[in-house]
Amino acid sequence: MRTLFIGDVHGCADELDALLKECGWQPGERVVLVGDLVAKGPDSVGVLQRARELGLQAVRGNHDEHVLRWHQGHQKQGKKLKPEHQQVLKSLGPADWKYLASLLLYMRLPELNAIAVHAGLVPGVPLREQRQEHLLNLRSIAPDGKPSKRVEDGDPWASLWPGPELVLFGHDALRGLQKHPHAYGLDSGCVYGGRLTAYVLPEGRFYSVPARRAYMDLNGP
Ligand SMILES: [Mn+2]
Repeated sequence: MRTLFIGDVHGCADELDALLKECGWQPGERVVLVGDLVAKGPDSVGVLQRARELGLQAVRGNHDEHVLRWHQGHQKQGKKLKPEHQQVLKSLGPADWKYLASLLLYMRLPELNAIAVHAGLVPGVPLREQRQEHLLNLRSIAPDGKPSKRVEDGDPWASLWPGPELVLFGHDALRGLQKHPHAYGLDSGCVYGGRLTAYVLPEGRFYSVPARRAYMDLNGP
């Protein structure tokens, strides 16, 4: 049976449908979304509806976490919610929140020698000791070894990941599709008008579909 790992969907429900079709996905085949299912795109509710109805698995992304914290009332005092998150907050129903709250920060798939995580893992730190802020936000390792969420601070963490597990991750649309020896970055910027990408095991093949349009500007407003 195949497992499909899919990059940041960000509410792009039409593209998710198209990608499952492009992969020749059959009900019963495992799908693991690598986080950021919601926000920025046009149809977060549709993505969560598909995830529940089709039995898709997922790990938690920073945007998923962010809207969950607001929904649960744990937001930081004085912080203002961005429109793209406000929109998610007012449109999700109880079953959607339950699904989001059930998502883990990472998934180990020993039978595939693979790990799914939204942002990244700090090389050299055991999986169980990885910090939540890194699992959800990591992008780079600075020259002094310090983990950072910024692209410009150093090398992609995935280029330093030694394996042996293959890590499938998202969260880095700026760098786009990344193929390192033991880590593949699947965020090819669908919501910014790029592509939605899947990596499929055990066949070891990438599939992707184009975004219908750019729903947001990658460089921000
Ligand atoms: Mn993210």
